[in-house]
Amino acid sequence: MASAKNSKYDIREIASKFAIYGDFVDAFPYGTGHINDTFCVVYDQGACRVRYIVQRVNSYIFKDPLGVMKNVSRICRHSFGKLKENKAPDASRRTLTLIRTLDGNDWYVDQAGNFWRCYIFIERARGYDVIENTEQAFQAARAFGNFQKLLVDIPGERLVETIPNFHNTIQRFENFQKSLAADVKNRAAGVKAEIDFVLKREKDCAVVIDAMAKGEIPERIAHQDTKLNNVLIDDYTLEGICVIDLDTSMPGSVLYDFGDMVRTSTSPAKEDERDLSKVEMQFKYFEALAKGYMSSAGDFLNAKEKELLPFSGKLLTFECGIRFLTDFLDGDLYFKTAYADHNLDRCRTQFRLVERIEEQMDTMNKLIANL
Ligand code: ADP
Ligand code: GN1
Ligand code: MG
Repeated sequence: MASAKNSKYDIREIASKFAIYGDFVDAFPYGTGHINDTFCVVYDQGACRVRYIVQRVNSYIFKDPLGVMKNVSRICRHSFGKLKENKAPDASRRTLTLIRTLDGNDWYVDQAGNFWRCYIFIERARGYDVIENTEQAFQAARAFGNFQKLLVDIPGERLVETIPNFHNTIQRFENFQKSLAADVKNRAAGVKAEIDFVLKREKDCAVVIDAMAKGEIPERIAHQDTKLNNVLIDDYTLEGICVIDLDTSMPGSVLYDFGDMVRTSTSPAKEDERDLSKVEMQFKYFEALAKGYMSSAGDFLNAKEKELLPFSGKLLTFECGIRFLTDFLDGDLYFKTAYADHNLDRCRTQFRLVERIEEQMDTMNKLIANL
């Protein structure tokens, strides 16, 4: 891995703004997230190596980084308080903990206006880019359900909408059409099949938005980025121990959370897999997700939310495919990419998964109805 000296930021200098004891040892880029700049920072504290996560909030994507940090800070404090109330002995592994700056703030703004934060590193746990077994699916879904439950009584004003209309699929569809019309990189001609795939499914985009507008689905605080690698799984107990990546936790529908779990926790293929024959919606993983999610969220979901759980898997996978395709047409401005067609490869896995979900929708619906 590249050392922090090679990165465009002086991570040692940034880490020194936070109240971390001991001597700086090393810093290097960390993780496989598509959005923020994440670094693992190592300190020596009395001959013990201690790691931290130092992260730059992506302000191209989050136009209101102050709003993001205020949300994150409130969520961390609320979770920690609840864990303490319940006498959890390992509260600092069950929620993100922000390390304060030397002048007592939860974030640091550098001279260029970048927002930085520093978290306790959750050790002996990891996030997975690809699901490996049904227990992980059960645990991840249970953890995200618990996270939603935890936020039901967060005190104070409504959380900031850090990305307005983040999962507004009607608007995602419109944005796709705009990018298609502009075709700034002349890429549309090469992706006719993918474009048709989107146009054929326009109707799906309105289902959740309309149900929310009619009041059939309530607004709740949801995580809204429940990709499998945004929950850390304990290496030993295999429990879904800590939900991370809180930047999009805001008011919305809990269906966005369940849907993205289906997208990221039922297929054995990587998000950018080129061999599409590997992409599959494995029913037993869906079943594990549904059971895990119901075990924590089952008591607060209404009938409409339950009914739409299988559809949400299709919708969020479709939405993510549209987002990758739109970014491909725009010239790769939003998601971090490693090579020229990266967003297109990602889009193709999503659309293949949508087809696999469509084939099994009846069986998925039956399972939920009988749970
Ligand atoms: P992004 O928004 O770019 O996905 P994340 O907040 O998910 O950023 O962080 C990127 C990766 O860093 C995560 O997938 C995870 O592997 C790791 N990570 C983040 N926070 C922690 C933490 N507190 N402890 C251990 N690992 C972490
Ligand atoms: C991004 O931040 P990360 O890598 O966990 C994105 C999600 C997408 C996901 C696709 C803020 O998630 O919405 O579903 O990539 N996050 C944001 O892998 O746009
Ligand atoms: Mg992430």
